[in-house]
Amino acid sequence: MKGWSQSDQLLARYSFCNMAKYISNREIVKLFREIVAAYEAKGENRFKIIAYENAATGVEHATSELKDLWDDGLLDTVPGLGKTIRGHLDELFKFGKVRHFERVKKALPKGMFSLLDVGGLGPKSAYKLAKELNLNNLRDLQKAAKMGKIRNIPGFGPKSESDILTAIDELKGKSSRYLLTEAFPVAQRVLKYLRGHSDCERAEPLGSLRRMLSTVGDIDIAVASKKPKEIIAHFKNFKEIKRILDAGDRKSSVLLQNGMQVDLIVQPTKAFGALLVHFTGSKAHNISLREYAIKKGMSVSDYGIKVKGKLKEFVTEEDFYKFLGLDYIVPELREDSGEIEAAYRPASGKSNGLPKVVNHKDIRGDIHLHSNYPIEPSHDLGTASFEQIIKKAKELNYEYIGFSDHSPGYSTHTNKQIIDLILKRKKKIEYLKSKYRGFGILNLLEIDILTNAKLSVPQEALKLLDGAIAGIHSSHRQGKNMITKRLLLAIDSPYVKVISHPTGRLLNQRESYEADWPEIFDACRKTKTILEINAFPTRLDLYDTLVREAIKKQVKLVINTDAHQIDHMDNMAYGIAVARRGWATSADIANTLSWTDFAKLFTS
Ligand code: DGT
Ligand code: CA
Ligand code: CA
Repeated sequence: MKGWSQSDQLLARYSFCNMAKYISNREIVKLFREIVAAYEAKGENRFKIIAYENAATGVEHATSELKDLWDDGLLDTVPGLGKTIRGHLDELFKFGKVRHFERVKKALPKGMFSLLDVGGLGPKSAYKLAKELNLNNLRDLQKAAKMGKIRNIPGFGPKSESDILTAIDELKGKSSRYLLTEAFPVAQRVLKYLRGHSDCERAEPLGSLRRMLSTVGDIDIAVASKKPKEIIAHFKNFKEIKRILDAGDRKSSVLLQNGMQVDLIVQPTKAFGALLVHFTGSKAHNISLREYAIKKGMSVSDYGIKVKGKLKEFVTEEDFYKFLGLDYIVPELREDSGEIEAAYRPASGKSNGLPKVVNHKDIRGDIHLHSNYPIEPSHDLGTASFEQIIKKAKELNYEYIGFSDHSPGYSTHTNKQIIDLILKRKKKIEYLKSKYRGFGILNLLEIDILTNAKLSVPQEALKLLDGAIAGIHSSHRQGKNMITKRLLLAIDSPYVKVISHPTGRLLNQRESYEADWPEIFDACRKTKTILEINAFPTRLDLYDTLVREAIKKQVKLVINTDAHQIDHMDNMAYGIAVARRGWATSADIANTLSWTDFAKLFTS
């Protein structure tokens, strides 16, 4: 490592090995945000600041741990990380620290960085307070505010002092990012409320929510109206608001009682297209779009596209992209991962080809469904009966379903008991198959891939099924080799047709385990094993970037809800969003097939 003396290197490596500290994405984001703050406090070059802001956003949205990607030499697949920053990460993973970062931070009061989480407190204010009042942490800040010391610092007053106290209280009860499924219904309520105003011509979600990211930082909303002030005034009366953070002529930010932030922006319909593009993002997409436009002599903004100093406005996003010579890019693809190149339409009129991503209406069935059938399972039983599930599936216009209860408890049953239970369940399902002719029913089970890579059900029992869905439900922290081995052995079984929730992650709780994905994809293709996109709110895996890799390797996918109760079956849309974000077309998704063709996958 350049700039390190040999003894430094040895020492760092030694202490790093000894500590064996795993540096998580969360820590990296924090580190980058500290560098942004340090640069801002010092009044550094704007471009440097933007580079670290983009890097922090990129890591925040990454679906794998960067350390794992780094181990596999895949760091350059994370959007937003430039070469210099990747070099710093290299140093961080090798030595546990980055000399450049230490230098940047050293010149500033140490305490300022812990103050940055306080809403409304920017780097310059944090710097000033930490320095003037000699603050080391949040508790010092709270104490200083309570003692009335902050109002005496130039630039602060009694109002900012009480705002700081409120913000510290809010910080204590706040989670960092929300599940898409938590934010989505809240956004729907805000949209409905805004659409109820007579001056609202259109109201749409923006940002990560519109791009259907699995987790979102806040809720962003756009309104098209000729009367922005009236819309802002109306917005401020939304009954779920706890506090108004900011309200201008065309923008407002509020905090809801549930802790979520909502940002609203208003613009006249005639320029609504540009607004939607700009604030849907992602930031990385916007940056690339801007660079692309500059090459064509155009400049894009949230108001429109300027050519030779003249502003052209757009009602729709379609027209905005068209003016740039691009095909329409659906929000889910706007992550700066090749979508602009793919949308480019050369003079010949033929596009390089954005995929025609899968739609909700293409889905014809759901085969990961847990019923309340008393199979004495290893994990949780569902709450609905077979018949209730069939009824709901018909309401959803499905042509087929699969019953995939967990297998009988492995440690609590003998093989004979397991076989008997599965036999009994089979009889019941056979009866339903004959009762509901014309509607496809599969007799499946979700079986465990045990810690020792064996399956939780003996072969004699597997033979009684139409197929098995296998998943890892224990020992997620085994090393990469063992996890890969477990998955490969399951994939190799002729009875295993689907691998459920393939990465094992639980959003906001547990990151994905490490596995050799290229090898797993190869094995799936060879054995025709299908990988699941699990639509359950905390799972949403196989996740988008891996979906894209899997498709490149011609692996087939199935989108399932993993429902344990009837209303979970409505979560399909979230799984479809993951597929779309992974550039999947209906040809990549098995459950877009007709029942006749789908059933063949389980009889071959
Ligand atoms: P989040 O909220 O962390 O889940 O992610 P986003 O993508 O919703 O980010 P947010 O809420 O900060 O901003 C919404 C969109 O607005 C973002 O995707 C792109 C656009 N935007 C915001 N700030 C900037 C900026 O400084 N530069 C550019 N080019 N676009 C921005
Ligand atoms: Ca947002
Ligand atoms: Ca926002």
